[in-house]
Amino acid sequence: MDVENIKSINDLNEYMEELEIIKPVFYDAGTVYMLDQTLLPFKEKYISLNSIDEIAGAIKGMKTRGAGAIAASAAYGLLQKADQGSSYKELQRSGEILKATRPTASTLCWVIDKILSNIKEIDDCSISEKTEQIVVEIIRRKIQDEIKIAQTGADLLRDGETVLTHCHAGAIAGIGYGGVTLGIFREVVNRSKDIHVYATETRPYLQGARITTWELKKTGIPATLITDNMSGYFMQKGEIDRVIVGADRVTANGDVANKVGTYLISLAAHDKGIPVYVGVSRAGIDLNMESGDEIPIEMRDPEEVTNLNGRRIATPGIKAEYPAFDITPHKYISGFITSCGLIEKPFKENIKKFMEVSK
Ligand code: RUB
Repeated sequence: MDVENIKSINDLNEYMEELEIIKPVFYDAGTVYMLDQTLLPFKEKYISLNSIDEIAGAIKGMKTRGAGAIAASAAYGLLQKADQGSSYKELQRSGEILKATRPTASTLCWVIDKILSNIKEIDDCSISEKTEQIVVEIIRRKIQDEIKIAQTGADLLRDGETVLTHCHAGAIAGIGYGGVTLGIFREVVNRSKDIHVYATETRPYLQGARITTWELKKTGIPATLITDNMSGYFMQKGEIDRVIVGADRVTANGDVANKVGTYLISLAAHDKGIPVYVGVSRAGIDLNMESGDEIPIEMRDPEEVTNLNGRRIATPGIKAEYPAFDITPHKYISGFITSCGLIEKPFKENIKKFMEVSK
């Protein structure tokens, strides 16, 4: 099926099957199906969700994660709510519940606001039809963007490079083609270029050890797993040519919120003159915020630091903290990999231009 001909959820599901998308989430006959990422890499199981509270709970509980996948789950949640005969006001309330689940990623808010603004003036009896239209359009566009980001990144990478990535910004953090980083590696391999990926394990939630490595193996990309604190060692040894990460929010000046630890990696990379690139979709850029100081950082339960797999590993009674993201200042970023090519410095002007041309 041609991507331009996707008009309904059924078309979309059919297209995703054809493209061999690794679906993080999809919607079928009134039910939202979500790949339970907490079970990876050992079990690939979809859970069925039938209400906004169930979807919000699953997002908070990290059953799905990654800016794109969270936003897609929210979009399908609103569609399910609309299909259940809800009014605009009820959908607005659902939007607020979903927005509160993970505050750092800008795509979540963007998607919810986009859906609500499109159905605001619509008769309650046509809300379900219109919501399907807009949700399908958002997801269709997201797949196209992931493919284009993969191409932009693959044009940039030279044959034989070793790339370090942190956390997981691949297919199941996005909408399934490859997200904003692993799609690039997939495209590099498709072009028969050599690549080797170093994946950090990403404490405390281990997205790298559990999910990035699972997806890299599934898509046939050569990789090595390291712990977070080994990044500097491999950079000093001259074994890393480039860093590529995703982003939960990029501000107007080019500051980046991404998984906590990205800032430290960027400092070591800067010291060794290793370029740091950030894959980002249009919805990940927030022009309403001037700099990273304005980005709300999600603070998660300290138990996620003191416990591993449900077992306490830290000294009983010790205080722990878990900011889920940190801010990498734009001075440490070499460029942004987008659906319309690379964004290079000066970021303020060029990010603005990208937002205009990519509309
Ligand atoms: C995920 C994370 C990812 C971005 C990229 O954090 O930091 O790098 O979300 O997302 P978490 P995308 O696992 O806490 O959600 O690929 O959608 O742009």
